[in-house]
Amino acid sequence: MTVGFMDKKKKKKKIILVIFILLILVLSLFIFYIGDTNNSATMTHTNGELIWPTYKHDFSRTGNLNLKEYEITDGLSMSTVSSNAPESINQEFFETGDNPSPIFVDVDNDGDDEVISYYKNVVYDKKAHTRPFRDFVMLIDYKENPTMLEKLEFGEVPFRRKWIFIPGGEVHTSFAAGDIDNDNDIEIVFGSDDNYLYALDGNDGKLEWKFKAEDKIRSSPAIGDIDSDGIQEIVFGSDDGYLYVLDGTNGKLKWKFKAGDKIQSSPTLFIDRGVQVTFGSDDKHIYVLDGYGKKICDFKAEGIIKSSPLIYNDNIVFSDVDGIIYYLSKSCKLNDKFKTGGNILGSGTIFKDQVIFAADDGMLYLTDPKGINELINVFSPSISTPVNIADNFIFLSTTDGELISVNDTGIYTHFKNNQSIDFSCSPSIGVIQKVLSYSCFYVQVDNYKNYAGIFVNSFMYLL
Ligand SMILES: [Ca+2]
Ligand SMILES: [Ca+2]
Ligand SMILES: [Ca+2]
Ligand SMILES: [Ca+2]
Repeated sequence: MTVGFMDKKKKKKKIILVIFILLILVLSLFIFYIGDTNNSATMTHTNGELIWPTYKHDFSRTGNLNLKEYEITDGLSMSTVSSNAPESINQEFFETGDNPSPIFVDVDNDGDDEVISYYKNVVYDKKAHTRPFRDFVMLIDYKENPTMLEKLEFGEVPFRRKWIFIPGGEVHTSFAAGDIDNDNDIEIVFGSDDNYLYALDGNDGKLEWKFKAEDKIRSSPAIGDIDSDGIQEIVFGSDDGYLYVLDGTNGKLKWKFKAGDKIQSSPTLFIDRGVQVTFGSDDKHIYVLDGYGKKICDFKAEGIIKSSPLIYNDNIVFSDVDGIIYYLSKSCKLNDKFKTGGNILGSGTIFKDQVIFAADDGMLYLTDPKGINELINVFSPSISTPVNIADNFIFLSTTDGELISVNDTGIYTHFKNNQSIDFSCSPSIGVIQKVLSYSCFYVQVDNYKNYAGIFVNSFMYLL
């Protein structure tokens, strides 16, 4: 191989790179700039609504993403930015359960979201009979030219890992982010199977504080000033049956509330004469508490409740795992209930002024307080929460290993993992390089070709 040949090759590479950059620039001009989405770093009060960037992105902890008005004239097109998964697995290391949804949050205020995700190590060293590294929580950010080392860690992808944190147990909750201690930096909070609720500094991943419950934490934390004292509280449930409320500045217990069984349902905060907290439990009840721990009401459903209640037109809307959808008043009176044809593990999402649920019978159920209005067959079971993007389409993960979008014109596949690996996370949405991006966590339980990891992909909307 001569030097001249190498030079030519380099030149060619350069030209391709320049064309690529120009293409990106031109595309960027056309891409709708989302601007001020709900992905603000701290919980804010806007129009009486509280917003904080959990994976569900809004006050009522649903998959609604309120973008500014835009229109799609070219259908939905998507370009893959990256994909990331380890190569091998040993099934014995898995515990089953919900897998965390990543979160998009701009921790360094540079206008691009970073992605915080769990990384489940499924790589098994057959000789040493050990896993070469522990599971960790990580923050990754976009980088055009990763170093060789970063490439090796992440595959051929333009992302780098900025920090990792190693919790003492598996993580099955999703992440919440916000300035919980009023120091103008963003903290990341999540629960673990080691019974701890962790609060990390978003910039460097260092532990700020941790709090120990009596059992696993599988209920994703909510952040909000629920008692109007100017301090953010962290609200979450545990398998020990308690709903915990912690002081965000130091992780000290403010109060706790005992339910009759595990609380794996993620609490929802809403405003109704002060901030109130609603959540479900394995004891089949939905609870509504005030911000000081006093029970306002409860309601007994037919099945256990794992999902997060949704507040919609003065209704508390939820499903039990048996697929019965309930509409309650805020004082826990049953307005209506109806049975779907499948099991529902995810939460409801408001879509075009209806509440939509995804079920494991391959159907989307569009409901209002009067019943089921419409069924959409997406031909793929789902056990997660659908995301409403600008009332324009529903974005959904499926147990066939696909991320799909559904709108009036049809069903589109945006991402499919190689081996039809279960998606049990709900897709999360953010903005990287002014492009709407999404991420999910996935695992497969199979002895040989298994994966556990995350990816970050981008939609492209052409105006
Ligand atoms: Ca950033
Ligand atoms: Ca802070
Ligand atoms: Ca801090
Ligand atoms: Ca408070």
